[in-house]
Amino acid sequence: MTNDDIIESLANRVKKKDKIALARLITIVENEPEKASKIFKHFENIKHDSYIIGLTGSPGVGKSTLTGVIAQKMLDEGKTVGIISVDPTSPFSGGAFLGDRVRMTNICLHPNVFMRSLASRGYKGGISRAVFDITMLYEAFGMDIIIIETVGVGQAEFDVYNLVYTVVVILVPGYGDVIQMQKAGIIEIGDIYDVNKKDLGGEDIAVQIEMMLDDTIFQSGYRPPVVLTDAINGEGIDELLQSIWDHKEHVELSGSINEKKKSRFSYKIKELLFTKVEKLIMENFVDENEVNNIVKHALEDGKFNIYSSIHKIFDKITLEIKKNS
Ligand SMILES: Nc1nc2c(ncn2[C@@H]2O[C@H](COP(=O)(O)OP(=O)(O)OP(=O)(O)O)[C@@H](O)[C@H]2O)c(=O)[nH]1
Ligand SMILES: [Mg+2]
Repeated sequence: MTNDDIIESLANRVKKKDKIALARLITIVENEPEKASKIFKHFENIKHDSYIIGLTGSPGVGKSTLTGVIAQKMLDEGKTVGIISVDPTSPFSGGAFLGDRVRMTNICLHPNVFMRSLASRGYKGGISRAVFDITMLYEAFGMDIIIIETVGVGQAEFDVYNLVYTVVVILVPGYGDVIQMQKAGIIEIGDIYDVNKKDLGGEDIAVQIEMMLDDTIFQSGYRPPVVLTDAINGEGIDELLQSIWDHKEHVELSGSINEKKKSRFSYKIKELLFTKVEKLIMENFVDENEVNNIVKHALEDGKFNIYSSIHKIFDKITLEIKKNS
């Protein structure tokens, strides 16, 4: 079988809800992102949409544990769930996978769930691209719900917010966390705030978030709720799940889901085009020797001339592109 035949046969199996084929296609888009167009062409007539939820928070706040318990509840409701865990610490996705599997042992063998962990460091093709492609594969598979777990501090993980419809920001007792998240710009993006580990306290932090929300004007009329959970003992989980469904209903009824879908795709299309255009220009119009010359010039004759040198190259590129078009 040729590579194309293998992809076609895997795609056909995915359409028949074969999880092994899904796992193999995910591995292909992860490792060989250039094959994405070959893969997705087999799903062009599928119209299925999944509802995409993001769980974000500092390392160790309980994202994986919460993902496990809420996914279990969704499975109990008869839904199919695809999970993506972005692990910033592990340099190997294998390690991340095992770590998260331990926390999600209760669900990972369920026939209606599929989970994938990605190590965010050193990812070929970029983590946000891999996450986007996996969400697309989950949608092709027919998942009702997709949960993306991410630490959300680096730019790469931050991009994940453009892909989800409901963002759950998770915090834990202790003020440091709110300040850290405020600095990272994460705190403002929540559709739901969950203070996890409520067995260790958490009332104080919930009050702090409520005060922050009091200072915010919500144009849409939707004010993010603050929920307290203990993921280990399953406390507050029903409230958390209910607030997720409430937000889903809000974005669907208000029509803002369409805006979110639009930005999910326009963001992705621009990113992909940008990557391709950058490659095309760097390969065809930028001469490595010329760049080396600017560097040499800067070191020998002074660094302040780099801008005029770059301008000269840029003008040349613009001219060549115009000539070719
Ligand atoms: N006391 C208490 N511990 C919890 C709770 N939820 C999770 N934990 C524990 O917190 C630790 C971290 O949980 P994880 O679910 O791995 O947290 P995470 O946010 O996914 O961590 P990273 O993926 O490494 O960022 C584990 O030891 C959990 O057992 C909770 O509600 N209460
Ligand atoms: Mg985790």
